[in-house]
Amino acid sequence: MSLAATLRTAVANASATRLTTLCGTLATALALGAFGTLGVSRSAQAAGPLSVRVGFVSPLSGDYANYGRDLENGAQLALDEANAQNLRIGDQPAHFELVPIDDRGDPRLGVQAAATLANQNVNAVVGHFNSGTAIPASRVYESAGIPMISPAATNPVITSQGFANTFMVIANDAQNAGVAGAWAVEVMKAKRVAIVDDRSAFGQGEADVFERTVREHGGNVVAREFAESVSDDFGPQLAKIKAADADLLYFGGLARQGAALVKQMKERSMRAQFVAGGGVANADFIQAAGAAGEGAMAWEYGRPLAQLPDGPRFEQAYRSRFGSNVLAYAPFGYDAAWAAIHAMVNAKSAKPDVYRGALKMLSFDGVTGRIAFEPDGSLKNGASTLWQVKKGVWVPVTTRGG
Ligand code: ABU
Repeated sequence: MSLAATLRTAVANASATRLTTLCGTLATALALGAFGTLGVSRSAQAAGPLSVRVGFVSPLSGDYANYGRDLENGAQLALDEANAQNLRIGDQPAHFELVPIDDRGDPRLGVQAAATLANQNVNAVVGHFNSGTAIPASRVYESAGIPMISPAATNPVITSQGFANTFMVIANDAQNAGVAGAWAVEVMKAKRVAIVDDRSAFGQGEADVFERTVREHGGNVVAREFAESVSDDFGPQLAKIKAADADLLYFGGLARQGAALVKQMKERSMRAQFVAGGGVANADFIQAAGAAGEGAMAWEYGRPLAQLPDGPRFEQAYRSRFGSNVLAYAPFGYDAAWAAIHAMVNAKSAKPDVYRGALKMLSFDGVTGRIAFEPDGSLKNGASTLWQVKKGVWVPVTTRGG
């Protein structure tokens, strides 16, 4: 399918607001013939120092901006280090530049950002944060032939579309929510399980996997509820879950809503153990939940940074460079950017059609662990860690996989 046709399909599949603006932007780009010039511009990079442009797309404003800024910092740190090492790609010194775009976590803006980056002939893309944005955007990168490396969007659909240009350096939600479901039944011995999700591709997707796994292990799901991600009111859902006498509540969604949920559970004196999927075990949850967050549990992708050989160095380098602590997925943003850099160096080329093969064959020790890909682009041997809030701090309980 041509890029123009892919964009039309992606736009059609993205839900409604701002559609008019997006179509106008894409129509202008297509009228200028921008998408027909990809091969020419890339091959024109032959002489002199090689400028390598790595697109970065995530929410940099709005509700999810903290996650996006954290990821952006991780990717920027990788490029800073690569530039400091004076790396060469083939016989040329290389200079790496991050090209950030804010998609606000909105699928339509995500598709628009992907089209913009394709139009700019970036050499690779690190992104997106939201699965609901990464899925339609991945179709644009596929048609443009530009590798997209997801550092945080974890719905397994992203890498199951048969695309040659889609990669993920983080465990997916089949792994993370699957481990959570088995653990809930086999180790926590939950007898009456309730599930709430935020209706996003991410939250609903992990809730579906969790529910299926609980049932496969003989568990009893007594309630399945949802609240759209814009809502922080869980009153109606919690009334049903309390009436069902749940002893464990699994939440598929992000930190702000997770914190609202545990507060409202506490207000209702509910006995259910709160267990979240990815996106919750971070400082934003602790701050928003306050005392109600004590005892909360969450399954996060990967291993604790403190237990990884390069983790403490990364945390210190991040603090020195940005003046704040790692929030969530910065280490994966860093590894995603390094995956692109290593592949280009190994292939002696920054041209996607040349270095894509090296990316598929890559195997290196990133800050999050070994980075190597399955044939579909998903991470080989992804790990998941269960965390619990103890005395106001997330503490690792156990790690599975990896
Ligand atoms: N995986 C964490 C949250 C982001 C997302 O996949 O939508």
